[in-house]
This record gives sequence, structure tokens and C-alpha cells, in this order.
Amino acid sequence: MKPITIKNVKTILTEPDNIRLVIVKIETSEPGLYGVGCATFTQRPTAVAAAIEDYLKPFILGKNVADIEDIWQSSYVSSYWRNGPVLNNALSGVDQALWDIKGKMANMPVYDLLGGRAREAAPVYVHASGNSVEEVGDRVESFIEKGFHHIRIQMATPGYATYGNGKSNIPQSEQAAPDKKNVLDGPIPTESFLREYKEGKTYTHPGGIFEPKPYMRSALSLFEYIRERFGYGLEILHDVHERIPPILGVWFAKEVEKYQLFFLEDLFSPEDNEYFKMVRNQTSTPIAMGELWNSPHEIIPMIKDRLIDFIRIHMSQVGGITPAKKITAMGELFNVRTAWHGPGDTSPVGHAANLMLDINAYNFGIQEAAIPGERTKEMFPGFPEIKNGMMWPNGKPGLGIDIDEEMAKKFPFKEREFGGAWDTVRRADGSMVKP
Ligand code: GCO
Ligand code: MG
Repeated sequence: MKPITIKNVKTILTEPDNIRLVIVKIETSEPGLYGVGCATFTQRPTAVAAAIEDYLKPFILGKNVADIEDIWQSSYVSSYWRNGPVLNNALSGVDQALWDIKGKMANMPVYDLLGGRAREAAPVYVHASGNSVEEVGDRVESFIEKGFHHIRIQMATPGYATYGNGKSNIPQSEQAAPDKKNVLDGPIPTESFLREYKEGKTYTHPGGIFEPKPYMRSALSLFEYIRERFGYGLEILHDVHERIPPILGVWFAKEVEKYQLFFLEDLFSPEDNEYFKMVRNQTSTPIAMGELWNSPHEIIPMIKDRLIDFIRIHMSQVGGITPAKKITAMGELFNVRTAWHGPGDTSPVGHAANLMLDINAYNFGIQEAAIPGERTKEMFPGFPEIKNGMMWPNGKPGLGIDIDEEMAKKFPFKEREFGGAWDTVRRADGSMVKP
């Protein structure tokens, strides 16, 4: 039988709900047979598009769609230098599209290709945030009423910038300038710094001022409040987002132990992975890490030494389903569970790919879910349904999701200041805070 080959590779750049998405569509020599994959790196989307168009596409055209493993391995080293976020995202778009095609050819959802179901649906966690403990609590209550049992809680630190409280009604300029009344909480910027900051001179692209100790105190007050109000039945999660000095992170992980978090995420920057050993020896707070990892060199030590409990990898940052299923299998051997990264800047195709592994993996932990905007839902028919706190597969072959290309064309990337860079967050003395 004549092999079915890769006939065309399309890169679709679209922004239906103010988040830049990158989707790969592979068309084959079989009329009507195509696959879609997620290549979304929302801070550098056009670099990923160039990596696909200029390098991967000419490299894989004509290859047999059945040979996913060989296409992945040969593409991975086709750049010689490897393991970076741009090239991995490009590779992920191709890889996931090939898994989608294989499922369609076998008339099976991808989780069946991987060995079938370990569960019927994937429990998810959602994000509750606010400017006060009461506001966060009310948001938590509204999610509980909708059937969610795992809820990530983040709160604005009075007077400072905070990760995860996107709905903050504290204007950026105020977040940038903790006023005198907060001086008891922590350092405040100098007048000259603030003048330059507000005039956007030296410190352009304001992401606000962050100080670790006010943040930790306000986070601890939030955990206390949420446990007081809802008890210990609810599973609460929290994302530090790599912003505090490592030794403070060790202290913080011990302080939160009594609140019995489901997990504490991104306690350190990936450059400080070595500190996790200290945490492991001093507390049983469950640890989640991984969204910033791209390379096997970062991942293997954390799993083999059981330094984490949950793998938070952004699947397209490691190159797609092919490597993610291998990382999952390694995790199972070390009893480390999965918790794939799944906020709004994982595309709907990426969420569908996450779900395939969630349904199949024995060592599934939890799935992060982002409630999609209306346009996003319409653009991606088959977006996994979220009901009763779980994400449900639709049982369709492949990834079970598609993209409306005509609609995608109507929502091109918007212009962005500073190239759409991630927040430039600074300490009160003006020095950079690493996310
Ligand atoms: C999370 C992540 C995200 C990232 C974002 C970066 O836990 O969901 O921390 O919020 O910050 O995906 O673009
Ligand atoms: Mg995170």
C-alpha cells in the first residue's frame, strides 16, 4: 500500500481572545486527511512560525506520516543545537499533528493509541484570584458551586505587583509605587526611581514592584483565611511563580505545610533547581515545577531524585506528545505525577493533547484548565468540555479537535508594545525580578 505522506505544513497564527496562539496543520497525500498540533509560545510566536516555515517544513515534506518517532528524532537534531523553547514548540506543532493524523487513520482517540484509558475524565484546577482575602474567597465559592474541587488561589499584595491576579483593579502605576502606608510591610522605591519609572525612561515596560516578604505574608494570610472559611476538604494550590529568593522559598514551603496545599508551584526559578533538595529534606509540602523546563537536562534530575511531586511541563515546550509520553512513563517509575501546564496560553489543541495523556496515564495528578473565551471556543470545535470539575474527552479519533481556519484569519495578532514581552517586574531598588 502506498504510504501516506506529508504534503503541506501550515502555520496558523491567531489571537481570538487576546492571547497569541500558534497552530500547525499538516495536510497529507490522502485527500481530506490532516492533523493539527499546538506550537504556542505566546511571548515569541513569530519566531516559532519561522522555525516551522523555514526549517521544519522543508525537512519533513514528503515523509511518511506513520513514522512519528523517526520524524521527531530526526527533526530534533536537524538544527544540531537543540532543547530550546522556540525549536521545541515548532517540533511540538508537527508532532501533535502527526499523532492527530495517526488517530484519524486508526479511527481511535490518541489515548487509545497510547494504551487506553486509566480514567474517564481528568480532574482539573481553575484559577481564583482577587485583591483581598474576601474577594478570593468569593471567587473560590463560585467555583465550588460549579463543581470544582481543586482551586488555585492568588491574591494581590497590598501596594505591590503580584503574579496571578490579572483582574487586579489596582492600576499598574499604583502597583509600581507602594505608598508610604505600606512601608511597614516592606521596602518602597525611591522618589527618583518612581519618577523615572512613571516617565517610562530607564525602567520601561512597567510590570510593577514586587517584594518577597510582603508577598509571602499576604499569601500566608490568604491560606489562613481560605482554610478558616472552607475547611480542609477543598484542594487549594498556589503558584509562587519563581519570584522569591531561594532560601525564602525554603522557609515559605515549611510555613505553608500546615495549610495542606495540593501543591506549591514554581517555588524556584529553573536556574535554582538545586534548592529543591533542601525543601525535600525539611517539609512534606507537595511540590510542582516544570512549566519553564525545555530540556531533558532540567527534567531528569528532578524526577529521578523525586524532588518534585507534580510535573508542570508545558507540553509544547518539550516538543510535543512524543517526549511528553516518555516523561510521563519516567514519572510513573518514580511515582511522580503529571500536572501539564494548561493556562490560556496553551492553545485549545494543546489542551486536547494534554487531555490525551491525562486519560491514559496511571500517574496522572491534576490538569490545569483555562476557561476559554467565546471566540476561542467557536474557533476550535471539539474544545474539551469542562463539567463537574473535570475535563472530558469527546472520544473522537486523533486529538478530537479542529481549527476553523477562516475564522482564525479574522483574528490576526494585535500590535503589542515591547514585542509582547513578559512583565518587567522590579524590586523596590529597581533590580529585576526573575519570573
Ligand atoms: C501557570 C503559569 C502561567 C504562566 C503563563 C506564561 O501556572 O498557569 O504560571 O500563568 O505565567 O502561561 O505565559
Ligand atoms: Mg505556573
